[in-house]
Amino acid sequence: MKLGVFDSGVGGLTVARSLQRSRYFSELLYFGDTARVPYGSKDSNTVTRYALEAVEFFNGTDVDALVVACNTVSVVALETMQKFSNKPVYGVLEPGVMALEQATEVNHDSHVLVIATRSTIQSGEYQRRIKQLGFEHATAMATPLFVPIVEEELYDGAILHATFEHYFSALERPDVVLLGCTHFPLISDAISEYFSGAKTIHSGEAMVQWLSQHLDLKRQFEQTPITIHASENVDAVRRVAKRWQLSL
Ligand code: DGN
Repeated sequence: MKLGVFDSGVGGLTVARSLQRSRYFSELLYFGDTARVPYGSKDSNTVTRYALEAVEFFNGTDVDALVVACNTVSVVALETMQKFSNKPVYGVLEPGVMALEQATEVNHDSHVLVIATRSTIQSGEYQRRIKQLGFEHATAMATPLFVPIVEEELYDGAILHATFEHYFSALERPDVVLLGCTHFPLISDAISEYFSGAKTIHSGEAMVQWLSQHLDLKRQFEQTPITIHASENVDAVRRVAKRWQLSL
């Protein structure tokens, strides 16, 4: 199975990396809309318009299905994309919430913290689904500063820790943190450490788990080559992919 992966920029490479390492897929085709990132602060009509342009791009390719790595797009535009795409389109929300439900260390009394961009949190979609599953104790927080911090590769150190304090100092310790933004897996160890070993849920791994449970997939590929496209500066995206240890 050849998968397309769409993101607003480089962040979705964290999802592509999980897909690549899973050995379930023959090939990946990545498209990052680097010319117009970030989507997290744009209104839903604009994000939907951009997402439909990505659908048009992938409709003209031979991918068998499309993964929307970006949480903001998954929240705002998934249904519209599914309507206009000529292949199945999967967003990261459902897999993330399913991974939360299936995590062995988590139960319905656990304190769940969801962190994401402002538009993802404002949509209330994660909160609605988590509540529907029966979790009573959930906190949702927009933490947009983590996006540029990750892009600057500050995965640890004073700036990251000052930002943790800025967002989290008044918060009761969560048992599990749902990382509702493509960039956050790169600081998941630091987040877990800040919260004394809280479990973190990563969209990329959740997507692999979800796809393997919903489609008849076998771990059969020695390698999963990835082709990278971007609306601007594709070389910069390739450099990030190398630094984030995708195999190019
Ligand atoms: N990819 C976006 C997300 O997962 O919500 C984060 C980057 C952005 O567009 N702000």
